[in-house]
Amino acid sequence: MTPRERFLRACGGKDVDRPPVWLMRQAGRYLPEYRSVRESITFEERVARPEVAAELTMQPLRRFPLDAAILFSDILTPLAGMGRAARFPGEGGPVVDNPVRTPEDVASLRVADPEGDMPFVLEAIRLLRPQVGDRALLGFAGAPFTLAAYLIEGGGGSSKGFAETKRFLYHHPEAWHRLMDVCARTAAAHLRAQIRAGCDAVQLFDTWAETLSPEEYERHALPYVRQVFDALHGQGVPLLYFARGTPHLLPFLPRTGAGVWSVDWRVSLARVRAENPGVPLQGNLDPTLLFAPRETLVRETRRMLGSLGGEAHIANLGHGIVPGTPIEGVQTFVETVAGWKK
Ligand code: 1CP
Repeated sequence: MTPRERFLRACGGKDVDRPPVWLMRQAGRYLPEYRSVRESITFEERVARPEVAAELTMQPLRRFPLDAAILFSDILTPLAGMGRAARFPGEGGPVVDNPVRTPEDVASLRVADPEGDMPFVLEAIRLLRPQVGDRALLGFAGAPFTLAAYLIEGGGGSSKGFAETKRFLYHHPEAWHRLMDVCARTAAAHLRAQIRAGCDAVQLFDTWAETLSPEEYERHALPYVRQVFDALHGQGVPLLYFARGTPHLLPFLPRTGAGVWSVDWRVSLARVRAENPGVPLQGNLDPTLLFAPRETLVRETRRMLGSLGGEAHIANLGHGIVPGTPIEGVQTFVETVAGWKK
């Protein structure tokens, strides 16, 4: 069984020798070879130069026996095509200089065109296809609510409780709907183009959905997640959905239209499985366990694997790798999964 077959079979709930493994944010700041590229090339260029994006995608695959690669890019890459480019100043997270604050601002947004606005993403995927070989290649996009939160807040929204985003949706329900529709159509077009360029699966990241109550999520975010996945169901690839910090939103997952649920570490995989038999699950080791002593990390990784018995499970973290994570921790985690027997 090749790594790609293992990944695709697990996403389809089929029998595998052991769960496939990859890590959210597996390319990046914890790798010295990434940091050396970072010294000479800005983040925007790392994304916009296909040969650099492909190289950064490959870096973790050279070190660890991973079953899948995730394209090096960012959920905010499509914002430029929508009319609001994001900047990545380094520390402190991305910034949108001219945030969306009025219904008129929403009217000025466009649906990003993958071929016209971000051809470099598709070119990076074409370069990567032969390089990943028999491993799976994942594409991704930001979910509509998370994209909208960046567009409205302009940066640093989490520290302010997403007050601007909430203010907008309470005051302008009509414009909110139009904003979410533009975000959903952008994400769907972006994911469809990534699949056409050669991705084996796609993941929708809904990082900031955690700020919504169940009622708000159901009314103001869920329909647009569904819109994205409905637009992709004919594509014949696994559709993964990850919403960090959302134990309170688990009851809505069946209605997202996602085929694989990527689960946060604060939730019991066994419980989600018991309540939703047969749904393939991804996750969910606490990312900070990669800082733990080796014996603790091995024990907790095996406990996580054992909780699903290797059935319909893609081993991963419960969120992205934290900057400063020791490489040995990543190595131990990936090797523990790779050596695990059902
Ligand atoms: O070198 C640097 O300092 C740049 C850091 C960095 C990297 C490596 C940013 C800025 N983006 C990325 C790449 C990236 N972003 C990838 C591909 C690499 C990989 O996964 O291996 C992916 C999938 C993302 C997705 C992403 N970007 C998310 C969703 C996932 C998540 O972590 O919840 C979000 C919210 C972003 C926005 C973003 N981009 C960068 C930063 C520092 C942030 C903010 C994150 C935050 O506010 O917590």
